[in-house]
Amino acid sequence: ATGACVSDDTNQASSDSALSGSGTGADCTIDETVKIGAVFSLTEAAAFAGTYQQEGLAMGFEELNAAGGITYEVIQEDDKTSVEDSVAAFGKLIDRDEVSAIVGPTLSNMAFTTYTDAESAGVPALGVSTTAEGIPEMGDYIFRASLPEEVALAASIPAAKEALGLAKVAVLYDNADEFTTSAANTIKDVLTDEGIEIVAEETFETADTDFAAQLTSVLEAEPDAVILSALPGATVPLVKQARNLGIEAPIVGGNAFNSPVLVGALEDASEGLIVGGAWSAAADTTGNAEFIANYTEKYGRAPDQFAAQAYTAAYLLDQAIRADCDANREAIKDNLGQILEYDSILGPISIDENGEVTQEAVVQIVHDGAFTLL
Ligand code: 1QQ
Repeated sequence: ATGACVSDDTNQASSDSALSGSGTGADCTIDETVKIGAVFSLTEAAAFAGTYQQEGLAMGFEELNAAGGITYEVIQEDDKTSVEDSVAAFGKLIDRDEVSAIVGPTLSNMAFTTYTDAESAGVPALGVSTTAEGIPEMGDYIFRASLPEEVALAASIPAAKEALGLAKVAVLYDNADEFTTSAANTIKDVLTDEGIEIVAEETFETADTDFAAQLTSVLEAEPDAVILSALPGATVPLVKQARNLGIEAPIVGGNAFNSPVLVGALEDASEGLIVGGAWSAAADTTGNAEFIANYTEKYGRAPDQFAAQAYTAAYLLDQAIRADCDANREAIKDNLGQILEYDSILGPISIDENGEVTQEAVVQIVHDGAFTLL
């Protein structure tokens, strides 16, 4: 059936004039302010990441504004960790604010819905923490500068195997969230590749608080490690309950665990946590030490991975805009997919025409409440 097909190309950012400037690269000058939308989870369950993302992105664009030639305005929205609010935020940024591009959302769970709207409106969307399988494949306007969880786990599980001599593990995952479910599939694939046996497999849901039944099965299976795919909200009670029940096996996780908020909330139970992720404070990447110092001074707390990825996104968007000195949606879409080996605080990073990022994973272990490279 063909319904009413409304083509909305009245938006300023998609027309071809107002936001193109003169020059290219460092010489690019665009007269009109370039509006960038940002949708992060600033409140509720994913605020552990969203608040850092807001700060990192803002700092990146402030630095770029100071550098001159282009003036950016970030229009920040809070999706309150809800799919419904995320859809509303994307709608507002696309239709009312007429932004050139959108950074976010925080969770893959929202991206699977909101990115269909960005794609059909022709608005480039750049994820900075959307790590589930299948995100860039959602369309031509969908990009990510967020290390896929597949890549993180393909690094963290073999590193844990080597460090701990794993032969048999338990897999626990949240089967109500798109990211954690997608990661669980990857975990099982990586375990098969590594010849590690799964002796227990248990599921729970995002808002669960009592894991006694699942953890009793894990205890009985006597695994060498627990591979856990969960958001911090469930991770904190789950890991504490595991330790209280007498499960001493090390715990291995992915992207959601690369968070000082999680480590702080776990207190002593964070010891030995093994985490695969996109960034480490200890990494000697270009500009990292300066980024950490400036961020800490500006916000009164050290940055985390989510801040680092959002900060990097500001520079990637700026690169894409400066390539043709054009901040219209079409130009950003074309140029974001051609970012080659940008030397970032995350290390060398590139984005291909399919919207997928290439970068190295870092594997860390928590000792005395702090991340150290494994
Ligand atoms: C995703 C994630 C989350 C853990 C980001 C906070 O990686 O939803 O894809």
